[in-house]
Amino acid sequence: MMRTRAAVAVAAGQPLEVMEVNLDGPRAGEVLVEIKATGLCHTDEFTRSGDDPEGIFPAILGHEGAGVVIEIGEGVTSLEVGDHVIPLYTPECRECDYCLNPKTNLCQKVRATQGQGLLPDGSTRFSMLDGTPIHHYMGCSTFANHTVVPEIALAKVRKDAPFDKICYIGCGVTTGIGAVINTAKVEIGSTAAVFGLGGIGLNVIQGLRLAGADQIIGVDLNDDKEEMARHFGLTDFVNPSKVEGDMVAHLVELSGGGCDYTFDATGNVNVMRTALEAAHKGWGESIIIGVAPAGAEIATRPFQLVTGRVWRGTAFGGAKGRTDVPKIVDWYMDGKIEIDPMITHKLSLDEINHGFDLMHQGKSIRAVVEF
Ligand code: NAD
Ligand code: AHE
Ligand code: ZN
Ligand code: ZN
Repeated sequence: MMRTRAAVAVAAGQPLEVMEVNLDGPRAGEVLVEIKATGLCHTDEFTRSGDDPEGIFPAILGHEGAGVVIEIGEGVTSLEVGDHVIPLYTPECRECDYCLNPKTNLCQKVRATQGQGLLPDGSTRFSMLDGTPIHHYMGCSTFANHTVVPEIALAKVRKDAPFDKICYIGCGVTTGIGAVINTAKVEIGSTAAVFGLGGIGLNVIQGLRLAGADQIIGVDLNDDKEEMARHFGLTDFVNPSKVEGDMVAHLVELSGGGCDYTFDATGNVNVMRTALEAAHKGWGESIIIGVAPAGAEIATRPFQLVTGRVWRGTAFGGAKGRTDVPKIVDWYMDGKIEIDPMITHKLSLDEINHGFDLMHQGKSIRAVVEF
């Protein structure tokens, strides 16, 4: 057993508490990782706030990290000490029915225990100094200087890539770009609308530019999000609070009849409806990325689907993590995609709650904690 520093979510709705915690070493099939950097995703805030029906406390949140392998457990063959890794909340065991099906990335090998805040053997490696167990989160728990992760939930990446940038590939970058490329499979010349120009929406925009979309409409209540979105490829900005009349009609007119593809990156179910209905009659597809609070439900008239619109969702951008994440790191290192401008704030672990304040104030895209 070792001690490490972590930001612990002690109870729903409470600020995280930075403290020393106990961490047991890796058991069979597990790996001890020293986390070097972690991003703050809105999903961490969703769980911290108490909106997540799967939220369990106390827990160590964080799922957008990068680090170095410190120790491997019995039977681990694909990784060795010193390897650079990105933890995966969507693992890739390469043998379950889901991994063997090219239509999904939702490996189910460890999903049941992961949702209970436990490692696959049903126990937790983290505890308070008084022995109280602390739950894992999304199989990652990257708000800790050290964490234990199943081998199948680690992507091995090149060693020359900077941790403080590639941690973002652990969720936001892959989710946004993957939603365009893997889930929507956007064609060259498409018209698209992206709702929510935060850490995910901006990556949808850079994915759309990569895919060759002609018109990229961005929708956000915060005017300050327009400038960065234009940098990543946005062609038209819409602030719904400034649109007189019906938003759907406005977007249908702006796109010349409806969008080929729309993406929700807000988590707001009313926005999801607007996104679906702004998709083109006959063929438009709307992709739900945003995570909605417990109890929230989506609605539309079935006629919207009868007349050819398609509603889909995506988790981790449809990416099979161990296979795809190292390639996305290469895209970044080769200059095919950009990450640096979206890392708007760097914090120490002690400042982590300030990162959530910046998120609420709409001032950050990604705040990254460096250890
Ligand atoms: P963020 O806070 O950085 O961005 C959200 C953006 O949405 C902000 O710019 C905000 O101003 C805007 N917004 C909020 N309400 C709006 C509204 N009604 N109309 C228009 N714009 C509105 O958050 P993020 O990190 O980009 O995450 C976005 C969503 O995606 C969250 O719900 C998060 O949980 C979810 N998410 C899902 C996946 C997945 O795999 N499906 C992965 C990562 C994040
Ligand atoms: N636990 C929530 C849902 C949370 C959720 O949808 N998580 C996404 C990733 S968000 C990353 O920022 C996901 O991968 N879902 C698939 C899965 O199996 O969890 C709830 O509503 O219960
Ligand atoms: Zn995330
Ligand atoms: Zn699997």
